[in-house]
Amino acid sequence: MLPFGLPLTAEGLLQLPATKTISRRLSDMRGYYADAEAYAARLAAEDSLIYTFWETEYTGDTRGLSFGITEIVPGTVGREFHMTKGHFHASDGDEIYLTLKGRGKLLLQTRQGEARTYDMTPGGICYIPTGWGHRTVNVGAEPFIFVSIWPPHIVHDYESVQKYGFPQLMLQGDSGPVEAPNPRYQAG
Ligand code: PAN
Ligand code: ZN
Repeated sequence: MLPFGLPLTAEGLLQLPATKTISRRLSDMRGYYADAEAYAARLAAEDSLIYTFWETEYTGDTRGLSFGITEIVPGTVGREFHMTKGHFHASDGDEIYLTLKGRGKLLLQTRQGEARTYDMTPGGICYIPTGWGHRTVNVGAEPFIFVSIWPPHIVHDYESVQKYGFPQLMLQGDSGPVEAPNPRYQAG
């Protein structure tokens, strides 16, 4: 890897030299939202974009760092806010999230069922230790954008989150986001 510096643009976005761009649409999120009826109704109307993830993977042969930017489009499926799929790191490896723009929440869970939720606001940092499954949620009316930094060669485990979700759901309440228990959740 060669050194590089990236400007923060007027829109609050870093211009990443991305090696991979992943877009998740509603159709990619089947089974992830609690309200299956609302999901089906929205999908029948339009296969909307939920989030995009630009990843710059470290390709060198020393320890290095990989990093990326995620942008979650504002909106809800039923009452549940747009969110990432979420995953555990199957191998050892911690991660840092730095919020650039918008208003989000970070949902964390251990495999034993412990859950935590943190606010993500511009300039704020969250530290995700190994062993904590993580998902981000856009709880604002604008795009929610954050940087993530992690050690390379991590294996991302999506399977258990896909099956059982997180212990907590992040829902649109009358005066802002409210957390509710996820009836489908099982520790495992
Ligand atoms: C993040 C996530 C990114 C997309 O960079 O990969 O926000 O979320 P999903 O991977 O859950 O679809 C990260 O945690 N990397 O390890
Ligand atoms: Zn991760």
